[in-house]
Amino acid sequence: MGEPSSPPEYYTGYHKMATAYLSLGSNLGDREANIKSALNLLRQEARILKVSSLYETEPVGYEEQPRFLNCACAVETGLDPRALLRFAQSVEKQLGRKRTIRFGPRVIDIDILFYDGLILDSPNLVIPHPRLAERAFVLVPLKEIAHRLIHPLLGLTIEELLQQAEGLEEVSLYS
Ligand code: PH2
Ligand code: MG
Ligand code: MG
Repeated sequence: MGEPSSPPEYYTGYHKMATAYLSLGSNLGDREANIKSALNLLRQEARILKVSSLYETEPVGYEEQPRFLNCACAVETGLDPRALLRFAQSVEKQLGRKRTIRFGPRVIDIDILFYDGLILDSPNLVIPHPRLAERAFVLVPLKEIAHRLIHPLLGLTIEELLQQAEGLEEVSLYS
């Protein structure tokens, strides 16, 4: 018997099972393959409960960049919120993400939208995701898999958030 190998770095915070909602986006390289690969790598630490269709979306924040593919998924995980963030970042890194400009182009981005009904405001991690209610590229895919989910701070469902949002960017069904 050899020595047990040391666990990966993100592997610190186990927790009771929770349901988290994630947003995935890619606008570099083979966007669809990047999102599929990310979903497969997420299975190492999360059971994927639902995945939305892919949507092609206009870039928000920094406009001089290619259009994104975005989707949303629901996962069940035993990772605590910070461990889930580190794990998501390790998946981004495995897919070759390089940190460049804020809101700029990326091979893959995995953001935590919700983690059960948790409200968390810490320097490295804010849950619910602070900009989700203004972004069609998040709300439209999320509505497909969780239209009645209630935002724990705003007290509105995803469907209601989408109805009340204004001036949203263009989003079209891709697959
Ligand atoms: N992500 C960003 C900034 N802008 N725009 C779209 N359409 N989709 C994204 O995933 C996205 C974005 C920062 O993470
Ligand atoms: Mg993001
Ligand atoms: Mg991100």
